[in-house]
Amino acid sequence: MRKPLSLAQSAKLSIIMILALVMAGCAYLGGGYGEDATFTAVEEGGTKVWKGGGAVDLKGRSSMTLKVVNTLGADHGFSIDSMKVQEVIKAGEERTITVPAGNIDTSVREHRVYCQLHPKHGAASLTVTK
Ligand SMILES: [Cu+2]
Repeated sequence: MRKPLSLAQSAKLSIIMILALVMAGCAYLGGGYGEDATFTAVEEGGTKVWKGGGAVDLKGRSSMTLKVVNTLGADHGFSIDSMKVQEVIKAGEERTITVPAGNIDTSVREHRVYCQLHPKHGAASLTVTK
């Protein structure tokens, strides 16, 4: 016969189960299938740049996911005007941003990805086809 769990033990157990569920949910929502594009704020030859981008085919999809990583020691902006995106990514932060297809300006093919906080911060670009 197993000893019945004490109140503290069963409370601990349910917290662990809740945590496991939350983590599974996050993995699912956070695009366990991978992001459409990744952008990383890095410093190259004394200049800060957003590195990354590429091309995304949005045909038949309702949104896309961007992974944004700031490897630098200060906060940096992450803006894409033609996608209604404007965020501040903290030093060392990694974030996944979901852009609804309806927010993407279809008259633009190459979207400019830039830092709204620092005019000299190099921009990247993201090509989207629909
Ligand atoms: Cu910046």
